[in-house]
Amino acid sequence: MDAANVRGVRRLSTLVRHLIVPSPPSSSSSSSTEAPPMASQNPNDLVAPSPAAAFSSVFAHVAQGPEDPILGVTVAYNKDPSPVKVNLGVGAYRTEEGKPLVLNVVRKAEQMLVNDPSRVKEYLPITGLADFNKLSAKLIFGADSPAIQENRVATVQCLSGTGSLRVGGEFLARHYHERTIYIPLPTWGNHPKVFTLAGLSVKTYRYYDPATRGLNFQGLIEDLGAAPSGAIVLLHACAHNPTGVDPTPEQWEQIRQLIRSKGLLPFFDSAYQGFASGSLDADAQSVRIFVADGGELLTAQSYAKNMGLYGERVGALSIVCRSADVAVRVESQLKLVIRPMYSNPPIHGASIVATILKDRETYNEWTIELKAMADRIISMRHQLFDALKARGTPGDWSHIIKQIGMFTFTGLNSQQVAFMTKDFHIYMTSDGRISMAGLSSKTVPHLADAIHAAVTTVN
Ligand code: PGU
Repeated sequence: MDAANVRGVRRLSTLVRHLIVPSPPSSSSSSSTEAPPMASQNPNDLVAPSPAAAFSSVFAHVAQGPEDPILGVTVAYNKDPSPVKVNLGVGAYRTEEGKPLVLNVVRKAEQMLVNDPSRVKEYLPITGLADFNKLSAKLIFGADSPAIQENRVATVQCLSGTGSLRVGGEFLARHYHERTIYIPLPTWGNHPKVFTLAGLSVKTYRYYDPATRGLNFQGLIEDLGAAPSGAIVLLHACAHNPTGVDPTPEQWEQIRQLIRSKGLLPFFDSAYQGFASGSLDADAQSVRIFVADGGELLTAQSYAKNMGLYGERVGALSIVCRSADVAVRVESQLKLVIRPMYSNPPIHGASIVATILKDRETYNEWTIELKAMADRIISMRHQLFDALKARGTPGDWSHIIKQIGMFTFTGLNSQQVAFMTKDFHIYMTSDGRISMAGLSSKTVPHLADAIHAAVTTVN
């Protein structure tokens, strides 16, 4: 459009506005050139009707977005008035009574923080709470990790696991020569979106075999073997989401050898440390074998599940480098990613974590509570398996007790899931994943009835 046309359109729209804006009822023949009377007026009249009000919204074209495939399940659950409804969608721990759990050790740490008058609410540094970062690296890599001792780790506090993945992804998009990241098929639904928006190109590698309901190890090795040298590989440190299927220690070793021999760059997502086996060290073994070989890697840690700090959004990104001077420069660049994104992270959750991790007594208390959560989940697996066996539900359900971590990947299809939601008010993701932590001894029979009905009536 040329300048004359633009002027013409503007004049026309001024005229239209003038014609359709109603004149104030009490005003004395005001013309458009007159200054608006200021005194003795109804205050409402002082606010001229917005010209935009006469037109449709400038956002009128915005289409309704879909609900999130995981968090949207909770939205639907909340709307259901049924007293028997069960939410097995989101991976969030619930007690036997079906209630969210704040760990005792978290309450205690919060009390300590509240009682400490020296605590202030100043901004944290861009990289977060220094103590928290050191303790988080120790937690995932082990206190005796050579990488930590040699100061080769750059750790930054981020907004839980998701924020750590996002910051890591953006750092790689800016500073790493290979922009393709291979993620397992299937994986947590947010992974492809996080990495694509971070500026990486996302490809998948085979991971799960629906026929065996186990790991497609051959497919995994073939796909990573065919990946271009230098490609980034996303690995779930433990308790793979959504399948609950992890490689064995021997398979991890073969994966490590392949990744190192091809010069691929491992990026671990550790959202469930301690939730798989109940042991923090055992669940970090996959990461630690990669650190032990001296090579480089990234790790995104979340305290959402293992400390129950979901809404506090507390996590850490660590980049293990070859040398201390590289780690210093990497950290300086991480700051440049973080500063324009959210400036610096929140203080409260990180202070809770640091308080718990730095004191032997609170640390031990935490491990006991963590183990109790992991054990309750394992007990739910057994109860559900037994309940299906007792009902003679067709199919082999042994994967329920074989799978690891928070989820069972049931093998139920999306129609069966829809049926269970409609007829039994059981809410779960459409891929057939159930969050075992959302179950209790009281709700197991209802779920088993629903699965039995779904399997026997819906194909
Ligand atoms: N990585 C994996 C593998 C996850 O399962 C999750 C959470 C995250 C990262 C992100 O966790 P943060 O809360 O950011 O620390 N997945 C859960 C929780 C709900 C969700 O989708 O965010 C789930 O139900 O899959």
